[in-house]
Amino acid sequence: MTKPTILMTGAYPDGDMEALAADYDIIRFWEEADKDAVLAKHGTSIRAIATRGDLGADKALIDRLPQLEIIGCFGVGTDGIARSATRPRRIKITNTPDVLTEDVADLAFALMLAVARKVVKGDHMTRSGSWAKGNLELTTRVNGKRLGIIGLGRIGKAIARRGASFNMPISYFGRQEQRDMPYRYCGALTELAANSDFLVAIVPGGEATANLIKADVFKALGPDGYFINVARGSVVDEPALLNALENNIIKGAGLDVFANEPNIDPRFSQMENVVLHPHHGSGTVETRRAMGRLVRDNLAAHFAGRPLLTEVQ
Ligand code: NAP
Ligand code: 8YV
Repeated sequence: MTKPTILMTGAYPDGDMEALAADYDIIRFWEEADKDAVLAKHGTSIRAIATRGDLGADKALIDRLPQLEIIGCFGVGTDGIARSATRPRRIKITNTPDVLTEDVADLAFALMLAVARKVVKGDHMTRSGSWAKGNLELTTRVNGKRLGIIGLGRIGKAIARRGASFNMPISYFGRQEQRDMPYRYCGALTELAANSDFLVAIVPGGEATANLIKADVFKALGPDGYFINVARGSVVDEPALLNALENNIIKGAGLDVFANEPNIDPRFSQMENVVLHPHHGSGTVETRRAMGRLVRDNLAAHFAGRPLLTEVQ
């Protein structure tokens, strides 16, 4: 039986690449020099796209694939997939929620601790021998400080659980109060920021949250406050963040996501009060294995005519 043809927008871990190649004819689109020629030749045979949360699938690509039935996303955030192209054609979309929740929450705390306790600078001092010239300056305590979470969803709740184990008073912002949660709800971002020492962004990307976090939020967070972003670069007014960091409007930031990844604004690299990380919140062996399995199980279900495991609208 002919294997379905799928277009991959970027690499998955090796094990997934091998498993996918066993069941599908793969077009490794990210490796193609002449993408237009590839679409002209294969466009009408491509039934699925396998993409990633950081790569998505734009309308221009989707419109070139008249037989496209499903888009599998290696990641939970599907904001990069053009719903203007998928919805009219009822193209299905799947993602990989839950299996990555705990690791992303871990990384949020890793960034919080790294920037507050100046772990990167301490490593450099120890490695370079400059410790002999003097000790690392005193840093900032994390435990017991106020934690503000923008987006108390799956990952946001996991971050809150970690905050509770650090004895941190916890508040959150979202579109509605979650009355079953034992945390303080703030209906305005500036109110949340004014009541936080560590403010963590973990909302979805996309139009509804574009530039959600602006200069007024950083001003409210204040000169002793830290901003952590493990959501999407798009949820922040990045020029306002850069200004807040350069002018000590906030104390520091831990950032896993940026505008224009991977070519981030060079101003970030000049700063000492930030820890920078390459969009790798789900980047553990265990989690990426589970994500790949879930993408493949959804594709297999689709082509077998079975219900999808994790379909998103
Ligand atoms: P989720 O369970 O859907 O949680 C999203 C939360 O955001 C919900 O609490 C929701 O609460 C809130 N929200 C949604 N739209 C909002 C809006 N317009 N304004 C304010 N709050 C809004 O999703 P998740 O599994 O936690 O994942 C969240 C996001 O994390 C993903 O979409 C992705 O962008 C990002 N992520 C990043 C990495 C990384 O590597 N850095 C890895 C995985 C995920 P309400 O409905 O009450 O507003
Ligand atoms: C990316 C993420 O998918 O899950 C998400 O939404 O942002 C990440 O897990 C990851 O970069 C996959 O390559």
